[in-house]
Amino acid sequence: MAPSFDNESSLFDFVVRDGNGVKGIVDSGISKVPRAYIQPPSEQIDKKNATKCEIAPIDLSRLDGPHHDEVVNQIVRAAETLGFFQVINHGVPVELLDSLKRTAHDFFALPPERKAVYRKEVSPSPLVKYGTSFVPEKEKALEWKDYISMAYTNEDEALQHWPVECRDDALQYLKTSHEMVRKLLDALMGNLGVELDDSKMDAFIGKKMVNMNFYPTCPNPELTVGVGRHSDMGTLTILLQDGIGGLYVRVEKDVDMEKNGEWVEIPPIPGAIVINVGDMLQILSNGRYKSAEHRVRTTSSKSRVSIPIFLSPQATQKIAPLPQVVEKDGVARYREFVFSDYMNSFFGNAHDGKKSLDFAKA
Ligand SMILES: O=C(O)CCC(=O)C(=O)O
Repeated sequence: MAPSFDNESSLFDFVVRDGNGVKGIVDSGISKVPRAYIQPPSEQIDKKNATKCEIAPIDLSRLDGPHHDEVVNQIVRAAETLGFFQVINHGVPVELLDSLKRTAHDFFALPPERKAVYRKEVSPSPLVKYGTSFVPEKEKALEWKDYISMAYTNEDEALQHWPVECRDDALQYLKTSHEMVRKLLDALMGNLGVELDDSKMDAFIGKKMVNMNFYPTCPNPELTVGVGRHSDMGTLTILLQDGIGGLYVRVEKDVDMEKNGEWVEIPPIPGAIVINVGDMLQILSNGRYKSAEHRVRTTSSKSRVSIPIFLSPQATQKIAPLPQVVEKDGVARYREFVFSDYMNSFFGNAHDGKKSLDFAKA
């Protein structure tokens, strides 16, 4: 029998504890969203007011050749302003991108009990977590999203523990994007006067996690959010979105760009990958690169999937603004900390824009 979705504790049990997710609510045939998903008016997204980000995607194949410096400048400028950009000719096969989107749909179409085995409390492996919303225990209004999260340690463990339905595509995505990530970091670090070697790669992006997000259709998209305003915790995020749209980024007030203070939509571009700067890159660069505040709207017509790779330092890594930048700037804008403490603070709070960075303020 379908529970009463307006009773908060039976909704929580059904969606979170029993692992039915938001998809379970939708599949039960609701005609309006349960109260627990209604966002305060200040967080609701008015689709009509948003404009599209019209910046052309960056062609990474042009890095190899006479246009190298021009492309590096495009990457640097994007990281210094919006903190979001799209890339094409990135080296990740487009057929794999299509397959990943199908795989994500197929995974979330599994019966609830097949997904619920990966809930945090019961998952057979600490590497895999199936969940819903962001931190449901902390949120005043829940997010309209289910996800599966797969942490990477090595290939053998991934093959052994990641859900068999997603692991091959997710692993290929991670592997084939590695060279692109290296080129992007090379450009971004080179501009700061930092030479990127293997030990720095490990320090900046030693921890890798592939997520698959599922945003079911929503009967009242104007009242809900798929993901609330937040910046990503790590160094860089590699994001594959499908063709539905609904990813918005806030242009910071003080950057040299049009539409300051406004939300702009990152439009889906077939074959492109979205890149965004996370909090760690903002801190390492002493604030030059901007971790981008973003959010996702829901739609009533089709369910949306997105597949991010979150690249961050290892939990034990010490983080502080890079000395090369502090020397030039004459001041360190962030203090030194251990990354696990940042993670605990990030996951200990509901999404709230770029407040996560307050933890590291000098
Ligand atoms: O679905 C998207 O486009 C963005 C997802 C996101 O922001 C996240 O998973 O943190």
